[in-house]
Amino acid sequence: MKLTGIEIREIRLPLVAPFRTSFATLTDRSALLLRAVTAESEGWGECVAMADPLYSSEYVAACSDVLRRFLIPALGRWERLDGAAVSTALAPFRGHRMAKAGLEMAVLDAELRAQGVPLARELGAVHDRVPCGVSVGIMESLPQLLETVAGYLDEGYVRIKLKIEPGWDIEPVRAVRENFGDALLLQVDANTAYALADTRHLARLDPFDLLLIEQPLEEEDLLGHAQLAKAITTPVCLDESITSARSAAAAITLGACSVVNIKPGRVGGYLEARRIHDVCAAHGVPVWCGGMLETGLGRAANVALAALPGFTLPGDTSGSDRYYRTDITAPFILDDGHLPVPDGPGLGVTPDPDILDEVTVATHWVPL
Ligand code: OSB
Ligand code: MG
Repeated sequence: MKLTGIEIREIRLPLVAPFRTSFATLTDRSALLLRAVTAESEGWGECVAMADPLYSSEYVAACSDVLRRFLIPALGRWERLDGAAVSTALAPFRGHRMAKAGLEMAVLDAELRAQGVPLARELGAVHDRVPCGVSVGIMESLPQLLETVAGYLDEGYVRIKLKIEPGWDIEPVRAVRENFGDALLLQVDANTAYALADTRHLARLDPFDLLLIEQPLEEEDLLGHAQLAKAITTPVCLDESITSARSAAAAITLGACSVVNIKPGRVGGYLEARRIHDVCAAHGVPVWCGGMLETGLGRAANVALAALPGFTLPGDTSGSDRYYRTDITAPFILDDGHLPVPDGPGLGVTPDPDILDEVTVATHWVPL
């Protein structure tokens, strides 16, 4: 496969409701979409970096710059490019995993569409639908939280994740547990908002029988997570800290986590995400598919990944209407708490051209 060029589209989509986490309150989603053009086919990729470098160091404008200046030109020399060759071609450039992941996804999609192979099959999926959880932002009040959670449970979500931060942790967890009962699958995500000195406070979550606490401490603090994991009974899950299969192996070996949130964007792509799945499976560590408020493109790929055998916990793979009034693809709709795994070639979905134009704020064509 020889690439003709890559189109980069910066899009902005309003969220159905503000989403507050310990690092920011998001009201709309800025993102980059990548269209890989070859003689045989086209493929779509989504770069999950957000407008500001608050979840990770990457951000939309920086991703656009590094893609145009370094990453896309590095693919031009390849006469026979495929998805698997992208990470090799991009390896000389340090970091920028979200930008690399978006580019790899676009090339992989183009390759699989040309071959007529669904992404799920390529990755090794074993299910045709996946159970879905939902990530619930920090709210103004406990009544507002309970109403929001009740609404999601009515829609069929099988697992609730509460965003927490100091001052919004024990009481919201207690309220949700007391209102919805012991059978509810419940977990929390701190997005690095705590320090090891908060260990005794975090141990107060122990009685609520949470599935896990996600990323309580800062990204680089594997040793701190290992110490915390020994001091609390809630299983520690890592998100931000897991940037590769190598870092996943290190975190598991150190005892820093007993569960892993796999986000393909954060780790440089779906192929590295599969390697993390394999490393975790070899260690008996359960994994689940995280989310970055993806459009239908990233959602299609995440659902395909979440259908691999080691994904034994429900992911943040919510229906399109959890995020957007109008998605850029046909919407993903929850059925009995599950989303169907797309079975068409490549991602199995494409953007609606008119909707795409409406949400596009900038376009760059990078010829090769
Ligand atoms: O930490 O998992 C996170 C959204 C944006 C950035 C980071 C995170 C999240 C979520 C929502 O929790 C996941 C989703 O539903 O896409
Ligand atoms: Mg998280």
